[in-house]
Amino acid sequence: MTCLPVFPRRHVAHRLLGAALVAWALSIPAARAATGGTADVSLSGVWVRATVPGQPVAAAYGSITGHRDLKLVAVSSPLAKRAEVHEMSSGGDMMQMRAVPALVLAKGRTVLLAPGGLHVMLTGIGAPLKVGTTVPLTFTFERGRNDTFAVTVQAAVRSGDTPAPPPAAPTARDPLADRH
Ligand SMILES: [Cu+2]
Repeated sequence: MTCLPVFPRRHVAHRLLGAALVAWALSIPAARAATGGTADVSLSGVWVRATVPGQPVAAAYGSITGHRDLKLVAVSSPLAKRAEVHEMSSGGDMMQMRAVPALVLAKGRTVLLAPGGLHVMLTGIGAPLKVGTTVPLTFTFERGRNDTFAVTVQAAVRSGDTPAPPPAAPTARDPLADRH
């Protein structure tokens, strides 16, 4: 499915700052980041952008490392009616989002969900998500046919006005991000 951009200006800004934000996200100290995982997968630096009253959508970001070949097949949160993985793409001068039904995670590879690229879209949010609080996010992975498991992390809510970090060479960047 295709969804129209909810905050096109913000998305364009993310596109411009994308590489710097990716590098910056990777430099967040682990102690401050929501982490979780199993022998099969690690989640780190998971965060959600804060929302204002009346804003029903938010995006979550972080990095996911598969320790075996996996697929991320679902995300859910008790604070959102719906959560799905999206990727950004440019259509004309607008950024558009497309749902990714199953995100492939190759063994040993880290996939980054970051502003301007892949993200988890949370829709149907009730109360505003405030900086300093956390949002439970449950990621469901598929190891094989009819073999799934779930990992829940407490994602930190962070400001959408966080200043951009100084530019730095991005590392471990997901190839999908290069399309945006
Ligand atoms: Cu989205």
